Amino acid sequence: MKNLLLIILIVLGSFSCNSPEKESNQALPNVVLIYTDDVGYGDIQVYGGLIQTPNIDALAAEGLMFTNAYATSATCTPSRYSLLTGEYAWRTKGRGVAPGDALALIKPGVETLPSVFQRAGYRSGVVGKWHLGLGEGEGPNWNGKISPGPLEIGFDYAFLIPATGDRVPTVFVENHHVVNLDHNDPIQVSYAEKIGDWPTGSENPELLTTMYSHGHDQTIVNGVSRIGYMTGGESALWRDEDIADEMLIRAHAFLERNKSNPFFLYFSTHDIHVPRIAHERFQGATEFGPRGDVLVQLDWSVGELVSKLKELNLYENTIIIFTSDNGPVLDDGYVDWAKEKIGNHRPSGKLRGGKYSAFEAGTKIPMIVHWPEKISNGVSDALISQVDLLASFAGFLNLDFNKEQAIDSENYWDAIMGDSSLGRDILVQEAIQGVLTLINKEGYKFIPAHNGPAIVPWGTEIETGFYPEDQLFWTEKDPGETRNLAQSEMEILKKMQKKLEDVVNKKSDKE
Ligand code: NG6
Ligand code: CA
Repeated sequence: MKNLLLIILIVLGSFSCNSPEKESNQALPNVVLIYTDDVGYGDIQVYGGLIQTPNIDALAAEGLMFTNAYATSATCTPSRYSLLTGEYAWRTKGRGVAPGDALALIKPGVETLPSVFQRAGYRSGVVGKWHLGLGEGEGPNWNGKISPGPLEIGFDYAFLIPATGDRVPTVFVENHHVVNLDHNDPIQVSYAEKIGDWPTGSENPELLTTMYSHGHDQTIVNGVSRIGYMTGGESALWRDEDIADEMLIRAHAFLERNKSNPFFLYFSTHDIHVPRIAHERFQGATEFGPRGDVLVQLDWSVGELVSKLKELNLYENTIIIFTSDNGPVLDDGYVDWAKEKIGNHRPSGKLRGGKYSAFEAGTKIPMIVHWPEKISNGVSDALISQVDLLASFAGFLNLDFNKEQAIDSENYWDAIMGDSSLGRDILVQEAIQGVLTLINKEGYKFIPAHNGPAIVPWGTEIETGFYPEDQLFWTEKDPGETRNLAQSEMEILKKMQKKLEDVVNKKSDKE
C-alpha cells in the first residue's frame, strides 16, 4: 500500500511539475545580448581603455574576449539590420542611418534572430535603441498603434527609443504605443520642415543646456536640440538623464517575468551615443567629460543586469554577449568636450579611423561572451562577424532557418564558445557612402578605390579611409593601416578583389 502511494505520488509529481517539453526548455541557456552604441575597440579597460569599466571587465575575466570581432557596418542601422536578419544590410538600398520617422526596415515574415529564439520556445524582448524604422504606409502612427515593429518580427516584448537619442520623437515606445502619451496633446513629427512652435537650436541657442557643434539644430527637447522637428506629446518626453535607468527598469522586469522560462533579451543601450547626458549621479564621474561619464554609466548598467541575473539565480545559465554596433567617435554633433578631454585614452585602440570609416576602427569592436556553465575564460582571435549570431544560435538550438533570407549568416558556434579558434575566412565591412571592404583571416584588409572625401564630410574629423586607388593593409602586422601594400602584393589584392565580388554577387547567384 505504501509503495502504491509512493508510485501515485511520483506519477502525479511528474505530471504536475514538468512536462518533458518544459524540462528540456529549462536546460536551455538564457541569452542577454548587450548591444552598445559607438563603443570603440579601445574603450573598455580590458581592451586597453583608461576609463574604469569594472563590470564589463569582470565579464571578460570570466568569459571569452574576442580580439577579431566585427560589426558589419561602421554605422548603426545597417549593423543592427545585419545582426537581426543575418543578411548584410548593403544588399538592398535604403538601409543606411535611418531618420526618426523611417518605416519598418525589417518586414514581418523575414527570418530574424529573435524569431529563431521564439521557435526554440524562448520569450524574446528588446529593450533600448531600435533605429530600424517603425510602421508602414504613411509612417509610424505615434498617436495610435505603431506597427509593424519588433513585435511583428519575433520579439514578444519591446521598450524602445524609436531611432536614436538625438532624433525626434524623444519618447519611449512600449510594444505598440508611446509611453505616457496624453491623447489631447498628439505628437507630430517632421523631418522635412519645422512643425509647431517649439523652439529650435538654430533659432534659440540661448535655450540650450547642451550646445550642438554640427547638425542637431532642430527641435529643442530637454535643453538639447535634435535632428528633426516635433511638437506635442509633452507628457511623453523623456529626460535624457533618465534613459539608462528607464531601460534597466524594463530589462529587470523582463527578466523577472521570464525567470522560469528561457529568454532572449536584446539590451540595446543608448550609451555611449550622443547626446551624452549621464544621470546626475554619474556627471563628473571621470576626468574625460560626458563621454567618460556615460561609459561609466554603461558599465554600471551592465553590473545591474548581472546583479539581477544573480539575484534570480539565472547567472550561471545565461549567455551574456557584450559588444558594440560600430566604432567610436568624439565630436558627433554636440559640444561635450569629448575631444578636448580625451587625454591618453584611445577609443580606437591601435586601429585607424572610427565610426563611419572604412578603416578598421569603423567596424572592429569589443566582444565578450560569458557563460559560466560552459565557457572557460580566455582570449580568442577567431574572425567573428555579428551577422553570424543568427546561424550560430540556430545551430546550437538545432533549428533550421531561412537561408535564402539570412543569406550571409554562418554557424560559428564553436568559435563563439571558444571550442575552436577557427572563425570566418573572410568578412565584409561597410563604411559610409556604401563603401565595402574585405578582411580575411590572415589579417589582410582590402579597401577598393573610392573617390570620396578623406575626412568624414561633417564635423567629426574622422578619416574615412577613402582613396582614389586600391588599398591593401596587413592589419596583423600593421594594425594602424599605415603601409599600403597594393603595389607590392598584387596577387593577394586580386584574390581579395575577387572574394569581395563573390560575396556581393552571392544573392543573384541564388536567384
Ligand atoms: C549622423 C549624425 C550623428 C549620429 C549618426 C548616427 C549629424 C550631423 N550627425 O548623421 O550625430 O546621429 O548620424 O549614429 O546629424 S548611429 O550610431 O546611430 O549610426
Ligand atoms: Ca552606433
